[in-house]
Amino acid sequence: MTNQDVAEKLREVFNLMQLAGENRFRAIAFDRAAQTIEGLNEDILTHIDNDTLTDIKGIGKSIAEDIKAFHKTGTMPVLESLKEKVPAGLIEWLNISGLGPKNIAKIHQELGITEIKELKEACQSGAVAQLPGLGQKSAEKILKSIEYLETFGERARLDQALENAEPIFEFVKTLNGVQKCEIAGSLRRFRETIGDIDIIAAAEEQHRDNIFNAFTSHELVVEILGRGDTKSSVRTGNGRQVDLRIVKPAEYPAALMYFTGSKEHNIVMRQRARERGMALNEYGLFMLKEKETDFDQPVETSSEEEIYQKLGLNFVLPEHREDRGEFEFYAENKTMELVSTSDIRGVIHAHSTWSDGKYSIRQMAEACIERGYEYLGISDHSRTAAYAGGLTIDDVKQQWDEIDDLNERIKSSGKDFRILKGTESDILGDGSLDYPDVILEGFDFVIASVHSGLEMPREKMMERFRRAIENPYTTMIGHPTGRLLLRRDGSNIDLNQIIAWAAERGVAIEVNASPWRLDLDWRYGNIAKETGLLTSINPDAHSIEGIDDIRYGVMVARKAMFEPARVLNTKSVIEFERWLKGRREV
Ligand code: DGT
Ligand code: CA
Ligand code: CA
Ligand code: ZN
Repeated sequence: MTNQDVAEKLREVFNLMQLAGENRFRAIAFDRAAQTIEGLNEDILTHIDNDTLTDIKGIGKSIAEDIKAFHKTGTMPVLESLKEKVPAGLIEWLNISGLGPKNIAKIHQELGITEIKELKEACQSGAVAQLPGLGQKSAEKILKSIEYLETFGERARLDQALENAEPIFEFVKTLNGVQKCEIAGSLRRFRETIGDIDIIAAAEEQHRDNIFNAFTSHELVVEILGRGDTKSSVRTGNGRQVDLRIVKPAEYPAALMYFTGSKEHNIVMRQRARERGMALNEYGLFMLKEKETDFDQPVETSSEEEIYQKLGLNFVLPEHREDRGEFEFYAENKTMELVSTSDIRGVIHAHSTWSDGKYSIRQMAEACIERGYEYLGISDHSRTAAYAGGLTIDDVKQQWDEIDDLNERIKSSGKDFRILKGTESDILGDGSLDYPDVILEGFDFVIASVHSGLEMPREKMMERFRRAIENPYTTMIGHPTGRLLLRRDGSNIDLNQIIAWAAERGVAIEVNASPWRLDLDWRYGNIAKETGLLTSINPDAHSIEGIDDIRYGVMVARKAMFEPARVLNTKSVIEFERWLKGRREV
């Protein structure tokens, strides 16, 4: 149980109390307590052990009891009774942008509805508009938000978010008065899914109005959600919310750091500041005076880097700000060896018209050459994947002839490029691969992936993976969990164990770079490094455009803290082939 866990539980109480329409002050006390505990220097467990919870400012007897109960039982009586009072459907309303707990409680009490569907109808029928304090405009706004939620969901994939964020960011950067500008939030941290897009700009006050005017009239904007002095929110055509914050140039480094997050990273940073007699917030770094932030004593910092330095750290790359080991690392080290797009020399895992790809092998190869890659590893589906045009043994042999022929032609044209013979073999229900050994042996590489029976029980899945990894012809495992982001959960597997098996046998696990998958997930970066797992950043390209998904895979690999040497397709074609041969000989 961490301080953060406690704070989150207390916030949950705060939200539910508001939904239940309970006394406002009682509710706020929980929010305050949550804030305090987030910013606490000591471990909350020490206070529990010493029975000193009530010594913490803002924690009274009753909340202290709630925390102790949470420690003991994993929940709080107050939370349980709230959950009984507040209908489950109502909690989902919190996801509707522009609708706060107060109005949720009001609508629920007045109209007696609990489901989003009912709320939608109540907005359409005019029932919401008639409620005191709401009105026609609010009802329309809520309705629009619900419609967006239904169409686009709460979160977007990385590629969808970038599609909006990049043009708007490039546009804001050029506006008159904008001195500095950066995409912040989860997108700057390369998360695999994005809630809203956060952009931070530094500008003097007199430019704010013009910048916001330009921002809200950008061609991608379909609706203005809100406009204040320092923040303006809009919605784009594909349902994304974009927040632009304009801060004073002096506040920019701290604001950028704060709004980049993650929340968990920020909490540790604030603690580090306190331990050093300072206070860090979104406005800057300040000295502490009698334990309070002394806004008259700012600590001069002109960049994020300087803030990190003042707190005993080297610059933490935004993609590492998750409180998952970055503090230990950057306290000691200045830089990390990290894979980047320019390190990628070959394209592994690509489909052609032989199975379910859109282009011929020749067209795919030409696209790779155009992009400066040195090799293309074709890996069409195997015979059991009939739905995806999997190749029969006969097809495989013909495809090999075609690849030999193409390689001949490339060579005689004087180009330095190779096409490698691969397959994406299904891992069958019993863990065997989809071709006999004599065929498997003829491939340069074999990607073993699960495409059917993804919902098998955990034990059976693990047995499939174990056998696939033990197969001497398996070069790497494809998209290990089989998840489709925001669509379908991954298989029930113990990925830590699979990583350990793969690392031991020298089998790689790909980072599938398709923005739908991003599988291996970056959260397994630590265990991958511990075990010495190898990987490969694979676009799983079904078209020429798909090759460029490598970009997203590199983002995830950087987030996982992978260095080039861990990534097989940073090797030259000669090195890669040597590595493949070396594996076969063991
Ligand atoms: P998202 O939008 O759900 O994909 O994730 P983020 O990380 O972009 O979150 P967002 O947009 O709510 O807020 C942007 C950053 O602002 C977040 O990463 C950290 C900071 N922040 C927002 N609210 C809080 C808070 O209550 N406490 C702390 N410590 N930081 C916060
Ligand atoms: Ca965000
Ligand atoms: Ca935001
Ligand atoms: Zn696949």
